[in-house]
Amino acid sequence: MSRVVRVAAAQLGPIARESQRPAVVARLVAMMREAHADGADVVVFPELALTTFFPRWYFEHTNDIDAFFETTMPSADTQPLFDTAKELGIAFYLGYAELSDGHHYNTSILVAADGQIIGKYRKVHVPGHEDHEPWRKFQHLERRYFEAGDRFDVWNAFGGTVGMALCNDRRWPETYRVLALQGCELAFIGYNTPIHYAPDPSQDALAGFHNHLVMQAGAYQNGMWVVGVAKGGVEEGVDSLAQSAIIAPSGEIVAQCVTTEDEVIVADCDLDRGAHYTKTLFDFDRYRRPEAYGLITERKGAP
Ligand code: ING
Repeated sequence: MSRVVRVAAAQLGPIARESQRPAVVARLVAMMREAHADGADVVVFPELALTTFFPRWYFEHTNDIDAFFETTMPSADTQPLFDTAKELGIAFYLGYAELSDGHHYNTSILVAADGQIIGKYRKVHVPGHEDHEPWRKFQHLERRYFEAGDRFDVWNAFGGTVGMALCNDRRWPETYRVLALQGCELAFIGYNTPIHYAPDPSQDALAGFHNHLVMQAGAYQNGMWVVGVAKGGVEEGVDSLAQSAIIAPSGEIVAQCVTTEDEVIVADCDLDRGAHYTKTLFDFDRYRRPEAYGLITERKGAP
């Protein structure tokens, strides 16, 4: 019996700072309905999909940012997403800012077609800086606003094994490998990526190349499907990468967004295609040499 999951990537265009949750949720629900009309079993939304990317600004006091966070999930504002998922029978991945027990996380959830939350992930690799750096055209203060998560998990869904990650996680090979070592066949990764990288502007021209490079490599080297979904376009004056893509275990891009706006793409992801790699070239049990890799977990950086 084939294990084909029809996956929709629901890319978001910009969300203005003043956007209210109901208006944003309406955009997400519209794309959920479009994904369902396209026959999708699951729809993947971006990182921080409910608000503008607020780490681009310096806020001195933490409670200045709390308005960007969700204290309950669902809430009255986000309940329409869960209700629509249940009405249509479609699952979804959603990235959002989570405030729970006084802790601030960059979070994603996996919600089943019956509207139940089956998984939660908190971003492990938190990029950017901790303090105001006025020399920058815009800030990237994720390390000021979010605590880091400390684990990658997988969940049984769609007849297979599904993993979650967020944005900067996609640039680190450990993300995909730790998921793959748990049997992950399909990874959902929402992202918000400014094209301008202040510490090294020479990378700006390569932003699109690096985006697909890391996800294609992660997919191929671990024999998994990777679904990368952007909030892109010029958001509050910051040009953010779009290029959402659905990538096969071969590393091939099978579907890609072509705008910087709200855009839904779909692809049939045959979960059995991963075995073409995990049972041959990347047969971990046969070919990996953990005894030679000790430094990967023993050492943080090069001496
Ligand atoms: N954003 C970025 C990312 O890893 C970044 C951080 C920005 C990296 C610009 C490189 C260049 O895609 C998040 N939110 O992690």
